[in-house]
Amino acid sequence: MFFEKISAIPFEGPGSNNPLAFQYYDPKKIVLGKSMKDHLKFAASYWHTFCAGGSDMFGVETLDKSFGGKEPIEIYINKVRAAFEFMEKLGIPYFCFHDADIAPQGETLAETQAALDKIVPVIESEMRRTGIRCLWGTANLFSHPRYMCGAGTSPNPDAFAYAAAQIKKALEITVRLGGSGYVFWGGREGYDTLLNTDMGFELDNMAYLMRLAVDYGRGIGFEGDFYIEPKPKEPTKHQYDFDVSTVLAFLRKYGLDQDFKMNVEANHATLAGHTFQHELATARVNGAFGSIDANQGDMLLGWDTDQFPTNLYDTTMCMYEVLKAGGFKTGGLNFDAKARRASNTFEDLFACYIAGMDAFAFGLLVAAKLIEDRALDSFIENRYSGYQSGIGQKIAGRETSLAELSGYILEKGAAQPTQSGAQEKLESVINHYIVKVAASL
Ligand code: XLS
Ligand code: NI
Ligand code: NI
Repeated sequence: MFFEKISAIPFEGPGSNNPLAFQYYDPKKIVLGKSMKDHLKFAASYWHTFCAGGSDMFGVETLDKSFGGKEPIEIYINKVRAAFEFMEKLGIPYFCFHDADIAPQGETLAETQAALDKIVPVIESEMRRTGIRCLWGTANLFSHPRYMCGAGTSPNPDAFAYAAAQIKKALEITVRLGGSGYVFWGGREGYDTLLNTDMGFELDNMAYLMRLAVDYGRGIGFEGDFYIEPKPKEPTKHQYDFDVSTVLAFLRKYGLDQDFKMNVEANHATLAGHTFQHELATARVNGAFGSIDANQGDMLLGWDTDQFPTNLYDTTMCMYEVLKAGGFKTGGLNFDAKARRASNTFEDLFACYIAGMDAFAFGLLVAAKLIEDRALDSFIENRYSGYQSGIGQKIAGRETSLAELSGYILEKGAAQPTQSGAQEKLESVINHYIVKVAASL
């Protein structure tokens, strides 16, 4: 046992003053015909949770995550055991990983792969013991110096080849662990200056690497979704996968849109100058909603702070979009979030997850109520109701022409005034629902 002092986190309901209990996340509670657990599909991020110890460019780690291990392999085996104990105690049903999170890096690719081959069976046995599953896997194609100018978009074909080798192995592991997704996050795929960059060539190469991954993955029996995780900047000044719309254009250009969906991350959305909801809605209306990296940024800071999501407005509108999209299929809510550097105990790490899970459980309750009552739907329907009759109906049925439309307005003389958008009233509706749901618990 690694966290002896902490027992399984119970649901105690609102008003409990136990910091190590859920107030809203009641996994068995049925919401719109489905359990909270199945709606939310929470996942732990292996990298932030079991690897990153709080180092930043000004200082070293504040929390040791070697879990009592001395030798590299021992450290990573202990990590697996600690990870599964942690997830089991929180009742987190899934995890997500990079190849580099789960095993030590060797001097050569063969050495690294041998280490992976030692650790993967340990993960498998913990999965069997606990029933915890893999949501998605990915390869870390950004930390090592070989990727300093990108992986799929590197000017160095050896970096491209090395990335391909890592993807091949990471896909094999994802399939072996039964993962339902495989993620491409742009890593260092982007540029800092066009003075040294052949943008068109880099994008063609990136698409080719993704095509190779799809073909190989399908060949070894991967039936899940491939995801792209958009991010506009950091580490490069301009990341190619800027936002959902940019990624959609890329996927369609290269014929990858059947195999790839979006993994939308809240903090990446806001870095792109969008709301989290905007990115989710863009994915949904384009049939490309896949999975979510759940976190939040700090509006006063211009980088990816990856904080645990606690903003109830954001979790509400996120779950609203998830419900509108018909719920998660292959995806889930992966906490791509890290404890603040000063939250330097394992108890803090439990509290981080409890805060995030409770915020999403509460958001789900509010979103379900908004949908059940058609609180926004009826307003929106009414707002577009002009398209149900007369000239509006002709436009909606795509059975008019510029000439007819021109004749219609010439005859009318002027356009009828547009009804109020009522933004403030609707913002109040959201407030009322949050208060109403809180009062009902
Ligand atoms: C970084 C990304 C990364 C991906 C997985 O900003 O969020 O953590 O989710 O490579
Ligand atoms: Ni992410
Ligand atoms: Ni991120």
